[in-house]
Amino acid sequence: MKSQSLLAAAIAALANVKLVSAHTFIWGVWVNGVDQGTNVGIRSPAYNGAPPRGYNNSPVKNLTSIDLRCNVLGENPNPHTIKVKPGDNLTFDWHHNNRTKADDVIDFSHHGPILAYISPDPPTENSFVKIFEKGLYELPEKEFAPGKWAISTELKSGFGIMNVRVPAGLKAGPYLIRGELIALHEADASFEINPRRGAQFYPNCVQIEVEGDGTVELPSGVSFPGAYKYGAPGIVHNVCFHV
Ligand SMILES: *[C@@H]1O[C@H](CO)[C@@H](O)[C@H](O)[C@H]1NC(C)=O
Ligand SMILES: *[C@@H]1O[C@H](CO)[C@@H](O)[C@H](O)[C@H]1NC(C)=O
Ligand SMILES: *[C@@H]1O[C@H](CO)[C@@H](O)[C@H](O)[C@H]1NC(C)=O
Ligand SMILES: [Cu+2]
Repeated sequence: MKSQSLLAAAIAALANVKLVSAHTFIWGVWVNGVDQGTNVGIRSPAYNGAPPRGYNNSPVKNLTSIDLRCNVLGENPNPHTIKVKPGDNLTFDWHHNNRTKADDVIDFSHHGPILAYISPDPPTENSFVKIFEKGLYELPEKEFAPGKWAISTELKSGFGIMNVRVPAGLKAGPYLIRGELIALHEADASFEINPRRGAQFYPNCVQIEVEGDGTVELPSGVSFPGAYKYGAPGIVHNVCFHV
């Protein structure tokens, strides 16, 4: 009996692992609607351990780790850099298993905002400037419901599509655009206090080369790691409203 219940617990734990592995990263980028190719110019996350226990689509939860910048081994450049012009429309294609419309993008439990930052490449102190953010856009109708969040409704139902614009007039040169999802479904507790919980970050960096004769320099921004603090509102957040 004892060993049977242990086995049941082990199976339940495995089932859990499978569930929480429904995670995500950027598989492709369109520039003004033109697909640049799968994995092209994207610093796709490395595996965080040997499979099957390691994944390349796991969240980052350690806010002081370099992984928070461009994900696991995100300092390693991709051999390709995507050429763009100021004002171009970049479309990121977030997926879980494969780059198809049948893909589930991310587990439905993952409520939270989507964001994008831009930095000169390589980044320096406070060089990441936020250029896009969408979070909770509709309050829940009933108690203990999450409402409508950009990840769980818009991004997921939109087949993983996220649009950002290269800032108008931006000075030519190499930049990184750091797309990010922040899943808050376990963020009622801080990772610092309970490492089994905490906000889940999905950063992913895209290498672009801005062309043209733009003159706009980026203002001072934030650093990754550094920008986010464990106890800060929005990093600790209970997505289930008490109305
Ligand atoms: C950006 O490109 C995407 C994909 O082609 C398109 O769906 C979207 O409408 C475009 N956005 C703008 C503001 O042009
Ligand atoms: C978080 O990352 C920092 C820097 O790499 C490391 O020193 C620390 O041990 C990590 N903390 C946890 C809980 O893994
Ligand atoms: C892609 O992944 C989804 C699950 O996310 C699966 O249902 C679908 O069959 C997969 N398609 C292909 C072509 O592998
Ligand atoms: Cu998760």
